[in-house]
Amino acid sequence: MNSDIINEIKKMKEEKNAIIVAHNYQNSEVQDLADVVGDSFALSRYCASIDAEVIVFCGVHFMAESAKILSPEKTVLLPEIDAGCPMADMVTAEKLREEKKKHPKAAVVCYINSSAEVKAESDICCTSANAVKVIKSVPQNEIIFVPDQNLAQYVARMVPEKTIHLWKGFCVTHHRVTKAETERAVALNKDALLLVHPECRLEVQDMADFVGSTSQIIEYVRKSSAKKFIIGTEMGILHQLKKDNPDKKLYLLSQGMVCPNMKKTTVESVYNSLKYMRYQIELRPDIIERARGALEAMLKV
Ligand code: CIZ
Ligand code: SF4
Repeated sequence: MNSDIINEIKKMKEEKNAIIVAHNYQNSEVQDLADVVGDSFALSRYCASIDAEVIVFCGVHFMAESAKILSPEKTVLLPEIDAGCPMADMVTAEKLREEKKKHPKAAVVCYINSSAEVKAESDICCTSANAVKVIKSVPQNEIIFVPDQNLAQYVARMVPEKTIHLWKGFCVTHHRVTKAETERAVALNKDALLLVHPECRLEVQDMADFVGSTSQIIEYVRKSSAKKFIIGTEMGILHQLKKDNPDKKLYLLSQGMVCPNMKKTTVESVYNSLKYMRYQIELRPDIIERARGALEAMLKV
């Protein structure tokens, strides 16, 4: 029974002084189980601020790593060992070092969707919510931006005075949405506003009324007086949007906007995670220190 499992989870949380955090893209039941739901960076900051010994991070690998980087003294658990982010895996520290040799004067900006090793090779980190501000803040006019080409193009357009060497990474879930599909969705719901994530293709962003991160889309819908929205990001976000806006109509831009890695975590995996204290995120101290530098540089912006 689900309610038995949930009661067991609550009990173990108290016994182990644990908290559960869930990303906006997680399954609804997992979001409902969590102490906080949010984007990767807000969750990592929350984990660092709270007095807990154990963090169960319901999300993908790089997110749990970010939490560990900011809270190295805590035990950080990722309930599903193979919940990864294909986009984050599109750049490695080694490949990035080669790129740095090609552009020795460039600053390295990495999207938070990257491994701890890649963060350790970067000058500063950014999220989809603050990428423009971060790029504007770096003194160099030349920038290597990894790994998302769509977010890079979005930023390049907003900060035309800088040269951005983009990396060819992409999010499978967002990049697969085409212009034609978007045109069809807009034609079907003419009076709805189109809100998309900057991981979408540039031609999809061009059709949108608003481009923003998950937290920015949530805030936009909450504040808007409009009644209908087409949501162009991973479907898990609909759970929070529906809770916040019971009177508004929400349509998913494409039925394909599902991140299979985000959907791996279930109530059962959270239960097993706490019961068996698995899967613990372990990082080398030197990687933690250098990656933390990139995250802290972002905090100062
Ligand atoms: O940083 C995050 O949490 C991601 C992956 C998406 C977003 O826009 O919040
Ligand atoms: Fe990675 Fe895309 Fe899934 Fe986010 S939605 S975790 S970027 S694959």
